Amino acid sequence: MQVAMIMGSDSDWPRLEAGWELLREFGIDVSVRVLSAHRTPAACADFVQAAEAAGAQVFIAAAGLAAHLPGVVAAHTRRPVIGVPLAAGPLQGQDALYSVVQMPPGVPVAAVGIDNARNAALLAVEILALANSNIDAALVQYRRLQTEKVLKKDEQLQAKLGVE
Ligand code: RP5
Repeated sequence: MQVAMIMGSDSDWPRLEAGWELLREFGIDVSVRVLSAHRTPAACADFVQAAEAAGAQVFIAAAGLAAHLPGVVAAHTRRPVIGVPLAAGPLQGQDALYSVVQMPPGVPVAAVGIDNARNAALLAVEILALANSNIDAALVQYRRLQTEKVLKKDEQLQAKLGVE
């Protein structure tokens, strides 16, 4: 296992699936679990410790509402934790965003934007790439394709607008 992805509820999965797919596209060995900071605290702690022992290099933890999960995961591992605040409930992710980004000093969580599981996955890939040249080469290719796509769209817009 290279990355452990944890979500607070199965209702979170639709917002996380794109991140999981991206990790799979990079060939990353990822384990995905539903574990809650509040509803399954012991199982959550046990999994994080077991995942670190099994070689997980990065954790992605996603939750909505009060969103303590990323901080709780970080409390049980020294590996980097990327928190994904999810849009849920009346505040639509603003509560989760503040919970994830405002960790007290000493136990950091790297926060991405609300529902931005793809960026969490990419950040995890970048961390793995520090020690894995194959993953780094895949990242180079990913960035190249992304650049080409944007330049192509610009070209199409210029053509549509009749710009010489
Ligand atoms: C959080 O509460 C979960 O991460 C989810 O975003 C939210 C609602 O969970 P469910 O009531 O849908 O299980 O812990």
